[in-house]
Amino acid sequence: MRIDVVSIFPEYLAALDLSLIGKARQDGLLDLTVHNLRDFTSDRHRTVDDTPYGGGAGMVMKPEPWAQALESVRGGSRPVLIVPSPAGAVFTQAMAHELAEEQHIVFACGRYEGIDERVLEWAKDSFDVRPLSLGDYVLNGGEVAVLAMVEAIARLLPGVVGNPESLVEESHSDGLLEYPVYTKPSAWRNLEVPAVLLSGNHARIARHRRDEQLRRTALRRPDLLELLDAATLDRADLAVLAEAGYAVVGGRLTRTQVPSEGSA
Ligand code: 6GU
Repeated sequence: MRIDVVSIFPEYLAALDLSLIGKARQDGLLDLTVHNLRDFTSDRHRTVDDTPYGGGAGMVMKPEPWAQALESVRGGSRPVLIVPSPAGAVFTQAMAHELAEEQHIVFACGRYEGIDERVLEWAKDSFDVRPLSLGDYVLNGGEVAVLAMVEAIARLLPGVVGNPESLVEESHSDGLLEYPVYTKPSAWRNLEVPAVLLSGNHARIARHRRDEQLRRTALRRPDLLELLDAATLDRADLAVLAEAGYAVVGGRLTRTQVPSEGSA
């Protein structure tokens, strides 16, 4: 996969030299280049921003440096252009899987109040433009979001994560949060590892972990439960969910009681 990142703070992306992503680049699995937007300016001061039309606080990124930068990285095909923004659609694990299938992704890191909207309009001719957000909070620029999205996407590329099985049993892979994990010692500061995990009974262990996933998702992320297809739930699932205050109504999980200590 090829990835180009355009930013006025290329140093922010230095973390992409490290760990699994750094290794993937060294191994030739990921061809990632970071570009400085200021290299695509043509004035003496390398200006990338200006005041907003219509007034208001802050500065807006000028269109021409962005057009020059995007033309320079566009290449032959029709890349995905991800524009990180708190005004984007929320980036999900399902999107990470889809994006991991792409040949070429370009990230355009905005700063200040954002990039002149005409850049996104103009780019539609040669890019598949996607404004994407990490979630409902505001960062100062797209760089930290790019670190998160590149890591989420690149770890799904074949050969990047050593044991591909670790991609299967993780949060969001089946619409549920991951179960809690434990390691030695089995008793630590008066706290015991759940006995079933020491039992060697693999069916009981799988059931216990599934129960914990359902309980934890009900408690922490009820919004995810309501997205589940009830047809994928077995009787044991439904019993755990009933305890957590959920029942199936019209093929969807629905909250039947207010959460209490007991249902937590
Ligand atoms: Cl992608 N960008 C910025 N600037 N803020 C954010 C974000 C992205 N996602 C959440 N907050």
